[in-house]
Amino acid sequence: MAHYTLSHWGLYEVEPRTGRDPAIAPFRRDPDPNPIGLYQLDPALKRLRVRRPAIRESWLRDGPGASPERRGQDAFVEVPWDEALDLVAGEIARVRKHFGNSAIFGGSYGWSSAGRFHHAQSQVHRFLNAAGGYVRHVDSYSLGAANVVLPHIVASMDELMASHTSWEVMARHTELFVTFGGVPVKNAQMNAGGVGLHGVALGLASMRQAGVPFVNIGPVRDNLGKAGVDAEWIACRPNTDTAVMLALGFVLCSENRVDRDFLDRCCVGYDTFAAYLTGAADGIAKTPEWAETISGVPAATIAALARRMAASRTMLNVSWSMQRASHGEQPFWAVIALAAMLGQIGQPGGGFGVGYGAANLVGSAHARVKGPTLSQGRPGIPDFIPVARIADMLLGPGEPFTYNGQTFAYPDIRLIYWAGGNPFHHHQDLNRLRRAWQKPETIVVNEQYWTATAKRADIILPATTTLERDDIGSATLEAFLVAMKRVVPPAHEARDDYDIFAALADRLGCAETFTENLDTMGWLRRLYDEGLAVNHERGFALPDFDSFWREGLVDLTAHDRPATMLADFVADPARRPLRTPSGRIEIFSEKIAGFGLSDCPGHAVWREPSEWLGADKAKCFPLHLLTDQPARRLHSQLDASPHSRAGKVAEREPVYLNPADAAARGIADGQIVEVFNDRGRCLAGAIISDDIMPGVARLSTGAWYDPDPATDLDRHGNPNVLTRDAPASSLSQGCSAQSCLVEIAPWTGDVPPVTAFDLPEFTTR
Ligand SMILES: Nc1nc2c(c(=O)[nH]1)N[C@H]1C(S)=C(S)[C@@H](COP(=O)(O)OP(=O)(O)OC[C@H]3O[C@@H](n4cnc5c(=O)[nH]c(N)nc54)[C@H](O)[C@@H]3O)O[C@H]1N2
Ligand SMILES: Nc1nc2c(c(=O)[nH]1)N[C@H]1C(S)=C(S)[C@@H](COP(=O)(O)OP(=O)(O)OC[C@H]3O[C@@H](n4cnc5c(=O)[nH]c(N)nc54)[C@H](O)[C@@H]3O)O[C@H]1N2
Ligand SMILES: [Mo]
Repeated sequence: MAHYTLSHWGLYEVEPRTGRDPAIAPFRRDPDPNPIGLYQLDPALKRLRVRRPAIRESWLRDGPGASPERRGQDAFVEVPWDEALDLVAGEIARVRKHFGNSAIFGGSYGWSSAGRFHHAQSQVHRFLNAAGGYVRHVDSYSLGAANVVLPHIVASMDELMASHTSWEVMARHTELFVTFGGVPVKNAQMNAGGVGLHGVALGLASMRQAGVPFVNIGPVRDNLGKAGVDAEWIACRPNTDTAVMLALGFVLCSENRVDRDFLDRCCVGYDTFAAYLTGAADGIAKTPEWAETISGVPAATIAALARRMAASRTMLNVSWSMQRASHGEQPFWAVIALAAMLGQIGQPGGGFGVGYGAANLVGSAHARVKGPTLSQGRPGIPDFIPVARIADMLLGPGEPFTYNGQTFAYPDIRLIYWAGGNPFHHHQDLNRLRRAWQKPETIVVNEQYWTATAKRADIILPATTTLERDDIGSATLEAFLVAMKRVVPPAHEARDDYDIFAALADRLGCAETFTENLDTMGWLRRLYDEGLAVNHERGFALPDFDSFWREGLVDLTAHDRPATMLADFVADPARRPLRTPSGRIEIFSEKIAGFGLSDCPGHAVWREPSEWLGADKAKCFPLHLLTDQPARRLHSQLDASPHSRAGKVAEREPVYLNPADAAARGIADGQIVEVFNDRGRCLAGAIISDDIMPGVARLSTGAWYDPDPATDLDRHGNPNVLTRDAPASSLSQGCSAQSCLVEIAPWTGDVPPVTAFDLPEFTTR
């Protein structure tokens, strides 16, 4: 019987071999399998495993709060499991007693591994709720601005993501595909929870075969490619897409190319928006000439594109990156307003997409099966933060923050518990985070590997990987449910997060609430069975648990159903209203206008980003750095693998530069350079390419953070030493990681070795 395992980056077949680790092979039915996961058992990763529970030396000697500035520099003392568990349970009990549960931050953001039961975030949340509650987070780094603004305008991001018009529908009906930020196939290698069949490159290829023309607007040419798509590239300064969208709208409006009937039937607020476009509202007409001065896109190009869009069945797309930015709500709102003006929303092949290419699910026609989910329990306390405001929280206890029209206050955190995420990968302005990270008295991290975050913990508990435990694999709009049977035994002394939390819950007297007296197999059976009834109702007959576990896969492709986004609503808006206040698409939102926020008024607007090529600051730091997702790994995961390291230049993360910018700075291809601004600096390896527009550079995320303790210079190329730690707006407080200004220079000093993949120092007590 074949044996499978699922990861965020793909489904793989496992072949046992005698005397050594099993082989991991691509799933034979995957038309476009992904190499990243083939390296999951690579020796280069194994070397970096956390072997035993370990305690930071100063903390162990002097107790909670000891020398917090030495986090990341102290040596570790390895201790037996029971001692480590007693220390962690004792700390939770102490903090809870003296400061209350609102002093415990358990938001613990991160992707962790696939597998729905051992989902580390759900596990830590469920455990901390059983222990009385914790400060949680809302939204994600992926979609902070979109998650907050879209429900006011059209529908939740989750709903939209799972209902995008399918590739086959676009291949048949779309006459023009216009995308801001490309359709980056490198990103569609992933889906949160796991990919069964990689479909995005194929989807693009089918559209190309059908002759659909592509227009790619943005600073990078090659984020639409791989499938051999021959796109027209309109180079546009980063973070200025909204201005171009408004000018496209201006042309439609002033040339009477808007679909009045659609706007009257399905939308509210167009007239207010139109008054802004024409300048009647603020004296500035959003003409193509106006947009050209901001974006660098020639006015004639904008005007011609608007006319072409109105004359064709047009699909408009925006990448998620665009809302991970200062005023990130605006391009999403503007593209929806633009699609509404064209009147093709709900028509096959027309309308808008919010993230084709961001993940495998967007545009998938697979069924919406209810997968197993572990309940996180009842929140013990109401306290929360918007996810990307962690450093603000730690640096400003008691300070107010606004979120979605209301005002809250930051809690005073004494203990952090993290499982399944890497904040020293994912957060912005890491030098600032390092200062904020000194605030708590105790930081506990469950990890598999000695990541930058693990090295900055007080207590680190070794966790198993998906390959070391039994689980169920399932993800939104994917083709398979997967029985993920254990492939190898746990490495060293690693334990499942579930077992770690069960042991802590036992010490804290809440074991029954947490475990409900079930072991892992008991839980897998329960979670699978819970889904059965709902799935039967939806018309999906699934096998019983034992057959599923025996067979290894449930194939859902017989239930594939090509979709057209919002078709039901558009067919009958009165009987099938949206969940917005008006029940319609809100081009103007009274609700948001009522919040009175100058950085997010009642309709899409152009507001200058905090850092962009038009800012004064660009005189000192004249390059706009994009920090996109890495092609050869998932965030920081598997960065030590040969696959990820093969993409590096002189062992550093590559930074892409236009030939003109490289020449102006005397930078040669393959040379080590320093990327810097007023927040930080790092080394990177230059790649010179005319796939990136002049004035722009690109350094992907995920190189393991490697600061020189004496100078703070990151030796490896982690862009988060450069990014700005500021919210998208006061509406969403969303992550704005994409945008920052930098300068780049050849590195003339000695080249320091990369130490990110070294183990920390160990000592004895
Ligand atoms: N500059 C910049 N920064 C960004 C972004 C950007 O565009 N630009 N993008 C942001 C986005 S969208 C995201 S989603 C974040 C991603 O940020 P993260 O999700 O934090 O990044 P990962 O590297 O996936 O971290 C997951 C960690 O969980 C660990 N892990 C895996 N499985 C398990 C498990 O079963 N148990 C335990 N205990 N641990 C486990 C892994 O070893 C790894 O260290 O980064 C954000 N940061
Ligand atoms: N291989 C791989 N795939 C991934 C991930 C990964 O770590 N590795 N992470 C996953 C996660 S968690 C997420 S949230 C998604 C994120 O999906 P996205 O947010 O879409 O991904 P990014 O790679 O950040 O950006 C996509 C493209 O947008 C372009 N871009 C950046 N700024 C601008 C701008 O201002 N205007 C325009 N027009 N274009 C711009 C960039 O050049 C980049 O090519 O990706 C997922 N897919
Ligand atoms: Mo993300």
